[in-house]
Amino acid sequence: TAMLILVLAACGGTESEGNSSNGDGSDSGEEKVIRAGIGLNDKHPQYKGLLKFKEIVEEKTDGSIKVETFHSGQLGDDRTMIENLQINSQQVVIPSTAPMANFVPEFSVFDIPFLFPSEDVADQVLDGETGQKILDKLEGQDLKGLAYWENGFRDLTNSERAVSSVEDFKGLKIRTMENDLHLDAFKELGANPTPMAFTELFTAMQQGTVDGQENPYATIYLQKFYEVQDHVSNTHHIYSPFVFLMSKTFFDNLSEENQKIVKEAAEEAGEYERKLNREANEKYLKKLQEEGMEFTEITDEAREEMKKKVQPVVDEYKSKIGEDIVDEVYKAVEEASK
Ligand code: TF8
Repeated sequence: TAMLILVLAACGGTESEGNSSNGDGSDSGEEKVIRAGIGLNDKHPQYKGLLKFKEIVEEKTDGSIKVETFHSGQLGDDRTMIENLQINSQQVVIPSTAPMANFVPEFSVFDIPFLFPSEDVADQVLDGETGQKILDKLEGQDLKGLAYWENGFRDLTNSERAVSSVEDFKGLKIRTMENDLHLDAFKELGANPTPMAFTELFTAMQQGTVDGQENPYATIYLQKFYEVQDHVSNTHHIYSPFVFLMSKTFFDNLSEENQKIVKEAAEEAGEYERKLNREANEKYLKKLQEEGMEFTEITDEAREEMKKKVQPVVDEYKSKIGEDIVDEVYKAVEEASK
């Protein structure tokens, strides 16, 4: 771990090459550099997708835009990296939508537990008009949302006990993402939640500061959480989208042609990432069990009970998120589910 921290510190300290722009919306012809950072490690589909973005952009711009990639939170956690984009000291980040709600409250609509019944429905809503409308809200925060990628359905792990029902959440110290709706929903379930940046999570589990966490199987496996967690349940309580975010200042200073290239590259790389991510989530539950984790199945009945239990929190947040957008998303989900 000490070694890793040294490496991360070294990487975190690299200075950006100047992203000079002439400010009139057209490229000056000199080389531009996109510093792109993500929270997960280089084994995760999120990083493979980012490499795909790099490949497409560098090829289509004949190398006039270079993409430097940083994984494992080398440039900071999701929240810090979003702030980096606002001052254009970093140009790309692909965070979960949950911490984005601290910047644009409407993103919390995706924090509603059990909102999306399937990945297919999520794709339709996110890639459709409703998803775009929410991305557009980012502009007010000096951010540009280019595409939705996938983190995926979140499942609970912990080191204390098998969790199969609402009662089993009682007193469990669960790390949540930095998001109020998540925090309150886990409180409502009887757990003892603590919001924490992902970069601090492994150590917190190792040292017992928290008993558990929730993330898709791909993350649980590829980040080796099985080394410090004994139980996994398929709670599938929330579908987490990722958003491919770009600094608005950087985007606005690209030529129209290059804007089109980065937008299409983010979309194409996102399709690739979703595909890899689904394959990963499919195969890693078995791998987690091979690594010694005990799997507990959540019945539809138990999941329904969880859904009922957190409903007051959802009702409470509806006005904070915006009634119109919540209703619109519910409607879009219904449409897409037909
Ligand atoms: C979390 C999220 C993360 C990502 C990534 C580390 O638990 O699910 O996996 O947003 O940036 O914090």
